[in-house]
Amino acid sequence: MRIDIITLFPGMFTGFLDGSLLGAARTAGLVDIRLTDIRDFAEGPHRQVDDRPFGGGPGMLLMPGPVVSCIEHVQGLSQHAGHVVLLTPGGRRLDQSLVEELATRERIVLVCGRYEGFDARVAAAVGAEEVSIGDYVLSGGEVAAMVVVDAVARLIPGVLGDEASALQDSFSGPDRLVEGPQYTRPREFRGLHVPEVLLSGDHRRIEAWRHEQAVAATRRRATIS
Ligand code: 6GU
Repeated sequence: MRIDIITLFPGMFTGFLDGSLLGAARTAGLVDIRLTDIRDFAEGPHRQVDDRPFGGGPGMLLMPGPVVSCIEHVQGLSQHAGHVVLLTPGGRRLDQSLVEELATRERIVLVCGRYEGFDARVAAAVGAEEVSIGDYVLSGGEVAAMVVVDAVARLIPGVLGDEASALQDSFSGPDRLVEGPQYTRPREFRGLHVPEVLLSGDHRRIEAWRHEQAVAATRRRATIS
């Protein structure tokens, strides 16, 4: 899979992309991730990328010219133009279904917003999908893009050591349940004991218990959020 990231702050991604899981996946050639700086597509002596909104209001918007030129340049670098995603708080809320959808694509182009956001014509001009990672405001789309890359990359075959573990994760599988509690050694910690069923060796009982716990945890979560 190829992932392009378009941003005014490529330096924010270096530690993240070289980190353990992603770094290894990139080295193994499982995912090809490239960064492109919007500033390189700005014109004029000041290389301006932002301007005030028409109609007034606070803050600055990313100008459509440099962003669209940058996206089109990046799309032209490979045979496959890719699915363009603008990261913006007003977009479609990211969940595991959307992550799975994005992971099936051969190529995605993630565009990070800054300031008060994108000029509305950017999405129209390039046929982009707008995505948000939740109902709160970040200072830019970079952290959101890292969230998308992390969640998508771990679904690429071979990226996780154990393929079964992605299927067991919270929000995966047909019921979209969150995982219930899990335990490792020791059997007793500060007077708290591992549930007896998990030590029983009875796999059917363990499976039934885990499912019951996952349903309860999912219900609990629905009532608090
Ligand atoms: Cl994608 N961008 C920004 N700036 N804030 C956000 C977001 C994205 N998703 C949630 N909040």
